[in-house]
Amino acid sequence: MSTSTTEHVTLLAPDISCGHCVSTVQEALGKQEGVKLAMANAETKFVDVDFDPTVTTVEQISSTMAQAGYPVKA
Ligand SMILES: [Cu+2]
Repeated sequence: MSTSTTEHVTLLAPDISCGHCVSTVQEALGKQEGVKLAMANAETKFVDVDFDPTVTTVEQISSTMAQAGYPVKA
């Protein structure tokens, strides 16, 4: 059995404005290795991500979002 750790991060992406943005962000993050769950919210502009910190990092998640067109606001 392999041990698996999960970390959670909440990122603010102000450019998320509708359901299409939500699905674009979730799809982009869903393809990223190490991301277990991504939930974007068009009303709050927050993206909740569960990820495996041994596989990916918050920096890589932010980079994926920027590439998808939704840069994270620091
Ligand atoms: Cu949109």
